[in-house]
Amino acid sequence: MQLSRAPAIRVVSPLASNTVSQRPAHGSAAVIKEITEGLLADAAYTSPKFLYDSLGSKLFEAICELPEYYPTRTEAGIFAAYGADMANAIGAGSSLIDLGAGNCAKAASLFPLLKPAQYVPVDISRDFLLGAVAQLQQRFPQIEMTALGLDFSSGFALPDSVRGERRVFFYPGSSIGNFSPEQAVSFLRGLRANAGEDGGLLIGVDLIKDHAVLDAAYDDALGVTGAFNLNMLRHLNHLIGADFDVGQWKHVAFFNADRSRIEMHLEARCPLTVSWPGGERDFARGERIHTEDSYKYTRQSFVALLEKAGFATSRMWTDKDGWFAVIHARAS
Ligand code: AVJ
Repeated sequence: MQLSRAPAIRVVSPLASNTVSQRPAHGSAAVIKEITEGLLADAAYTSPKFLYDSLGSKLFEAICELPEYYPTRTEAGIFAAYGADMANAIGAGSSLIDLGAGNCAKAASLFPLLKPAQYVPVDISRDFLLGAVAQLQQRFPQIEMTALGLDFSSGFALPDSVRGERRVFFYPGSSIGNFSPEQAVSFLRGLRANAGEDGGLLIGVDLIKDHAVLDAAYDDALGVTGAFNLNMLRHLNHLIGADFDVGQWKHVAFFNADRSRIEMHLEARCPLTVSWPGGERDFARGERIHTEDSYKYTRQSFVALLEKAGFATSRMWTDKDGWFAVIHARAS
């Protein structure tokens, strides 16, 4: 047998001479630039927003059902127990602006108590919102609804269709934890500016607790959070046309007590190179990409943050273990 013989038919790709990956990039120029900058930084990082492609969103829903992931069910318990109390503090007739609304279910469950005059769900995926809002409008015909498809994480101005009076921002789920404390203050300042003098904020915050509980919530036994984190690599392959091989990476998550945050990373299992049109990077074995931070607060430290941002806190509700807090803050 002649092993070195060339095959009879050779298919030559017109791009075969190019050494970098030939996968098409599906992200916008801005997204490609943002991801490339992070991947080429000395300590590589990516924004947690890239965790959420359609599989990523499903994996996050699955995380919310895990026994180790306490935030979702703890917060739901607080809403169920104290929803009427919250409605009392906020008052009927508000314009409820739901940040990261998704399927709008959390806000909708509060409608009968909160009785808002207007509901404004905001989410990056406007198409997803429109379907959810159409259904909600049927169930609550008396509430005026207007969906906004925008990425509010880097600041935003509300269109004229949003009423100016009694604006109440709804930001549940402890998503504020994805911002550093400094970023959170400037984000909250933006909400305060948009809320006007008679507005407010209803926000969910995850609290510091036993480190083993925190670690397990982000590194569960089934490996769902690992799948969620690793799935970002598939999403990046799609967005920038990279050639990440998921099997070469592993999920790492832990509570960093000095910085009061959960950190998620993806760690290279072996020396490897990642290429995409326009760039490439070598990773040593053990080198990481920092994919998410999830800051944890004490009640006091979060109230201080709200005050720095110009809010006056009015009420706080927590579960019996003090694991999670829902806070109503007034603009003044
Ligand atoms: C959606 C940002 C609130 O930080 O707990 C869950 C995301 N990451 N497991 C969180 C997440 C890993 C989640 N937030």
